[in-house]
Amino acid sequence: MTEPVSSTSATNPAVVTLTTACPFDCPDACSLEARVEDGRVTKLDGSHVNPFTAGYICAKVRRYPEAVYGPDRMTHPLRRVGAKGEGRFERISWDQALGEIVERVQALRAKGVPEAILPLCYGGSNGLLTHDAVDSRFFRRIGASRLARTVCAAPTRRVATALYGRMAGVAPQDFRHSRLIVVWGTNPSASGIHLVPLIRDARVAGAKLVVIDPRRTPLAKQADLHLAVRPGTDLAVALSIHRHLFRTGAADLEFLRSATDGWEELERRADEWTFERAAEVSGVPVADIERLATWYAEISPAVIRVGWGSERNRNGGSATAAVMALPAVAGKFGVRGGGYLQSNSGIWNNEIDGAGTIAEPEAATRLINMNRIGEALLEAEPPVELLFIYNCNPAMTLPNQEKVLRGFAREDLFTVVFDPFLTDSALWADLALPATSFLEHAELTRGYGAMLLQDAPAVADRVGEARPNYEVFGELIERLGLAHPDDAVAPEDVRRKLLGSANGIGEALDRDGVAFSSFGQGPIQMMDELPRTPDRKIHLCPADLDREAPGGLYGFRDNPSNPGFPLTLVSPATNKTISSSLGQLVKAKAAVDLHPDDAAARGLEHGAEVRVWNELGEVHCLLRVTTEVRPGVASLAKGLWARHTANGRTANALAPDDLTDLGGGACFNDARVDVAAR
Ligand SMILES: Nc1nc2c(c(=O)[nH]1)N[C@H]1C(S)=C(S)[C@@H](COP(=O)(O)OP(=O)(O)OC[C@H]3O[C@@H](n4cnc5c(=O)[nH]c(N)nc54)[C@H](O)[C@@H]3O)O[C@H]1N2
Ligand SMILES: Nc1nc2c(c(=O)[nH]1)N[C@H]1C(S)=C(S)[C@@H](COP(=O)(O)OP(=O)(O)OC[C@H]3O[C@@H](n4cnc5c(=O)[nH]c(N)nc54)[C@H](O)[C@@H]3O)O[C@H]1N2
Ligand SMILES: [Mo]
Repeated sequence: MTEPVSSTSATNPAVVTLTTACPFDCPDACSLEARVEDGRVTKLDGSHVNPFTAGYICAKVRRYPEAVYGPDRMTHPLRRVGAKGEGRFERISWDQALGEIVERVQALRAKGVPEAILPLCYGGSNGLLTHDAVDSRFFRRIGASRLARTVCAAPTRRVATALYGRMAGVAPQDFRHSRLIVVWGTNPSASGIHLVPLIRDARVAGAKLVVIDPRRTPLAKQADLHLAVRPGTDLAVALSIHRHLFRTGAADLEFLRSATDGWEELERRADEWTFERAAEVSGVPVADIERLATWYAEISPAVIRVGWGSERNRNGGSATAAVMALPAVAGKFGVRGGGYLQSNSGIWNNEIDGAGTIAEPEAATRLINMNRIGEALLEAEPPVELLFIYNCNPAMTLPNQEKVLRGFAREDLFTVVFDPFLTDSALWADLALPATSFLEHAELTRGYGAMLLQDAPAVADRVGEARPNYEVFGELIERLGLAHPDDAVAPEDVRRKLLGSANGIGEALDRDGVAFSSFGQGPIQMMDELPRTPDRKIHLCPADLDREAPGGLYGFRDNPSNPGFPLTLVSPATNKTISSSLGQLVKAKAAVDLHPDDAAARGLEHGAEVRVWNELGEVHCLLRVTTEVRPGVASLAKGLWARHTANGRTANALAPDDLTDLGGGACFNDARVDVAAR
């Protein structure tokens, strides 16, 4: 518990206002104020500690206390008594639960197959103290299989690393200096709301806005130009812009020669992409692509907000590379408000050392791609026998849901689910363990849009017997006799090790609860901040990417012609959930969005009960007929729970477990489906 910043009630000293920060998987990393009464949070709102939060937060996180104290909260350890997946449990003690896990770990280690143990974790707690810290130490020390954490941002990270060494992007607050803002494959109105007023301010000052998205998102509705591309075709559009830049003399050859390599190869590969060909592939009028190319050549400062929606398909890696190469080719760097913003999560890498909290290096045990978890559970040799799920809700969030659930159903698999809530994944647990919510444990948060670190101290009493990740993994290590005397377990010790003596960050956090990156106002790319590649150059056609991509880097792969399933399903973030987190607060039943033409062609009306299906599975939900999706595209929200559809399945029942061209990422937006009345 922290010191109260103010007492909100003169008559009741048990009511205090405490500061903390939001650790959810979102670029904005909001600073929060919590009103706490008798150890319970009764109100959660934004604060000004993070200037980017500016005192307001999204409606869903404001409602988080309803979830924390609501009926889906897990309050004590549970052991399965019913059939797998049925969700019937009996209450047990932590001592029994941890004892059982220890016995199973010891048995697998004694049999010589510690790789039969697999952690399954991702973005639930995006903080630095509850992820990649004591938990990683536990799995390394027991010799478990490793998880390739590829469900999100794998292609973009791979590309950002190879091209730019993950250099810091244009700060959101610098968008106001931009005269052209291109929002490419992202919907900040849902997925990072604090960028929206900054874009609005820039437009008031005369900036043009372009949105590239198969859906008419809120920003697309206001944009000067909206390119409603077919999903998976951004590569064609971006390459045709490159061709235009090179052919019209708008490419900044001086910059390309001095600061980059690989540009001649990019020029060669882009040359076949006329506007006409890009238009045919992407389903966007030639004139619109041409207008974007002309604006991009002529207007500066120009910034591209590079999103994640456009990475989640078979061309997602090459597409992201082609988009991120645009500012280099057009010479857009070197001015405030010019360049790109992708993820800023890498900017602390020189200062904080996650691995520093763990004594041993990562061992080369078997690596399992989480996007293929169903296949791994059903087919891997040696079989996975002990699955430890935490910070993740894989039954709902991973592709090829039917296969994932078949994997969970294996009688000889022992599944532990450690989560604050009884999620749809927890229903499959042999042991379900209650975790603290971020209101109840200490965290250190890092924004991946906003460039700051914040202390997020516990503000509330723990609910029931819930325990934080660091305590549970610390105790498992202890019980297995694997602890080292200098292991950092307590959050303040992990935090101290993480921060080391780096650049006064720890001091700033102690003093202010927040530490800003050294960029102050935000970096001017290629001036204040150079690529963090080994030679500090931009690599526009890196050999390793070229080898990895099945069609070579920038090689377009057509959508498989699948006449049985003419619609492409996308499943984007909504303002109701963060991935599946907070989904328990959503009461409305899910609806799939379809363009009026596609609905009419199927004789379907708004509000109809429909089935959306393909060869992998089906979802029974409602139909929303709307011009917010382009023809040929269906859209069903990301992050649904089983309760939101009539058959307990979500978009991931339809998403293939194919991998992206680069980084082994998920192809959520590459599902082919059809829709019919039910
Ligand atoms: N409220 C809320 N905020 C979130 C999240 C959330 O679930 N809810 N999730 C967080 C996480 S984990 C992440 S990774 C980010 C993701 O944030 P975003 O980058 O916004 O990603 P998505 O919501 O997946 O998709 C964004 C847009 O891409 C479009 N799109 C789909 N396919 C394509 C394509 O092929 N090309 C183009 N150009 N556009 C396409 C979709 O229609 C959608 O409007 O947001 C984070 N913030
Ligand atoms: N169809 C479709 N599916 C998608 C996407 C898509 O675009 N379309 N997007 C994908 C993306 S971008 C992402 S990032 C993934 C995210 O997928 P997941 O990583 O599964 O994220 P969440 O659904 O938020 O589930 C995180 C869980 O962690 C729990 N948790 C929170 N804090 C703690 C803690 O301190 N300790 C423990 N033990 N548990 C905690 C939460 O309660 C929650 O149940 O989903 C992916 N799934
Ligand atoms: Mo994500």
